[in-house]
Amino acid sequence: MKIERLELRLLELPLVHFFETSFGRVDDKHFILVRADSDGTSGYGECVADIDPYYSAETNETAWHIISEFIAPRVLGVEFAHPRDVFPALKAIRGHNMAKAAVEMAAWDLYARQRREPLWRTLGGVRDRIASGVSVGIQPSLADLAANVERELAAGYRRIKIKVKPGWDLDPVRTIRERFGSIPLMVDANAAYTAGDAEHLARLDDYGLMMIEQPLDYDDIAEHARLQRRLKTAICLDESIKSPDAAREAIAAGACRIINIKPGRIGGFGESIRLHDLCAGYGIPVWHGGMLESGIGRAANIHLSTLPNFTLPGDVAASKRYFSPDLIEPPIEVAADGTIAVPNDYGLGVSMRDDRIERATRRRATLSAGQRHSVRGGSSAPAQAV
Ligand code: OSB
Ligand code: MG
Repeated sequence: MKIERLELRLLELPLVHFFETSFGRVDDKHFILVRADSDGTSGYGECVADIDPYYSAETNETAWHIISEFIAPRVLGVEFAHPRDVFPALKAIRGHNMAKAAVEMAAWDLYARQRREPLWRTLGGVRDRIASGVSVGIQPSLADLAANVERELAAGYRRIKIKVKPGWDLDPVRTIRERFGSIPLMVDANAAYTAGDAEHLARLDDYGLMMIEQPLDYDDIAEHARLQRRLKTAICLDESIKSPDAAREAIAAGACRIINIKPGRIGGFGESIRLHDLCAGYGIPVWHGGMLESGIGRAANIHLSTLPNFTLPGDVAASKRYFSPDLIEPPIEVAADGTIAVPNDYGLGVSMRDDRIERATRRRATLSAGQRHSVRGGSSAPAQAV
């Protein structure tokens, strides 16, 4: 497989509803879409960086810069035997996993399409439907929260996750338990607490949560290990797990009992498979996280979720919770039993709505081996062959 050209687009799509976490509220999704072209076939990768560096250090601007100036020259015109070879070829570039993942995942889609097989098969998946959960953002009131949870349960979702932060934690959890009983329920703090909150967090032990996701700092393994010893509830790490090695360290330290896998956070599908396999070896269940992706990134998440150790429902929900309309056709839908069918056409297996992608485009660049790229409406950086 040889990528001849990379097209980058910065897209802006309005969200159906705002989404609020402990680090803020978003009304619109801004993201980079990568298209990798070879021999008349294209593969797609959605970058999960955001406009601000609050979930991780990366932003759309850093990803654009790193892809254009450092990643493109290392992949354009290079013959790769397999897309798992792309991430190692980027080893000289420290960090910037979201930028790397966007290109690496486009390479996997391209490779699967060229081999005329669905991506789940290329990745080593074993199931044709995946279990779907939802992530419910911080709400203006407990009544809004209850109404949201009621709607998602009625739609069939297999588990509810709510975002929490200091001042929005015990009351929301108690409200849901009182209204909806023993439904599969978990919370995600996005690093909003500190070690001094251990006693407070231990009060969540009374509510039978499946897990508490990333209660402490985005980089902290040692304090999570201390907190896990104090809690009955399982800790799941998200932000802290930036590589399979970080997971090995966290598991050895007892910092978590569950891990959330997001390919963007660890550098793509190749690293996600390594992380998945490593967790399976330790008996640590994994589930697929979400980053409010469009249908393109959502389809990628569905394919990866078919690997055997994804045994818990993921944050991979229907298109219509986020975008109306989505960038793909047909949109991702959830069946009444809370499962999503895995697309079975070649590659990602979904059709791009080029008209909608074009309408959402705010900036575009084309990068080719040994050529300066052509730019429309913004930043320019050279892509050179190495
Ligand atoms: O921590 O899982 C997270 C969204 C943006 C950034 C971080 C997270 C999330 C979600 C939403 O929880 C999951 C989704 O529905 O895509
Ligand atoms: Mg999370």
